[in-house]
Amino acid sequence: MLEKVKELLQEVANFVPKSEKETEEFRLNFLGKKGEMNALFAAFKTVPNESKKEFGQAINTLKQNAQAKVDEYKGSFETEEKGEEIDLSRPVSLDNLGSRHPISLVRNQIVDIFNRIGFTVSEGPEIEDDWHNFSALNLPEEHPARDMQDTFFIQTNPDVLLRTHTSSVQVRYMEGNQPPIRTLSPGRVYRNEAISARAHCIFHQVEGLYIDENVSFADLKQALLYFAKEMFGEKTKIRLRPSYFPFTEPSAEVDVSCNICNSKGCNVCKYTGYLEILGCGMVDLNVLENCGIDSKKYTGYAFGMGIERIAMLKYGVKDLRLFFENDVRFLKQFDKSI
Ligand code: 2U9
Repeated sequence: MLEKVKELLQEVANFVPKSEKETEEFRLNFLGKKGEMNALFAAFKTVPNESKKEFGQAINTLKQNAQAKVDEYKGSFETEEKGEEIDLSRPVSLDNLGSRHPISLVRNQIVDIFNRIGFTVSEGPEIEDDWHNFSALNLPEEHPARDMQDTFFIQTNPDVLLRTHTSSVQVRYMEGNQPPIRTLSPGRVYRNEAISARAHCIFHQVEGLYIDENVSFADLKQALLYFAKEMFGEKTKIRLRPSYFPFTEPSAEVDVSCNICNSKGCNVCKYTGYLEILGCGMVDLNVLENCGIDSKKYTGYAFGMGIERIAMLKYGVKDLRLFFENDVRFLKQFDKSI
């Protein structure tokens, strides 16, 4: 009997499992209900008294060694075996991936178009001060044009406000950089307006600014024609109408030919053949000087557009509020390739 225990002790000492399964089989074989240990403890009763001490010690050692072996290896194969369950070559499911928001799609497209002619994106704070949102842009206090942009003030401090346009980002850019400057500022802006199908108190703009020696109105027209063709199609024509903005002089509003009716007149273009897409002009000399740029040496052009307006024209969306409601039935109609 003692011989048998010695053989088992040797077996335990030599045992090295190769898997979790082998460890479990070993445990059942030695320590399970029907295992070797229970059989030996049962046999203990039949051992003559004079051998009981030696046999008892031997089976206790055997039990401890078997338990130690199980403790040493149990769980050590876990990660390896779980790893085997994952099929790394299985193709990813592309269902229900969602889609980019149409405003993001159009913003990215505008940024892409102007990137190709050398504009890079600059960003700035949405909470602004009076200087960067108004005064530097030739809108001094009491200027009537300030009323055109109904402003949200934060607390009652007139020097802390939500930016009404991203021109403030470009003021900051000019303060920190000298020409040549070619910068584009996409971003969220705020105006205290009643919400309707055509207006919202939060919307998105892209503004562009180009300053260098000898920048002319012809350069502006060429850049905008290029933009219109890239955005609305090769056949698109543009039309400029004189306008007024405090920060540009001269200023213009820009229309694109209506590609729904080929400029013949329809209810989308209100029978004018054209649709307004943006405002632009040569940067006012006061603005250049306010931002530390020598207006005798440099000139520049600037433009600004509402992303919602461009998206409405591009996708035929009739109500601007749809862009803010995040109704999945509306959103899932746009490009899925994010
Ligand atoms: C600097 C100087 C001048 C940006 C400009 C417009 C004309 C314009 C509107 C279009 C629709 C705003 O979203 S909208 O309501 N913008 O008409 N924006 S010129 O002029 C600048 C910008 C920065 C330093």
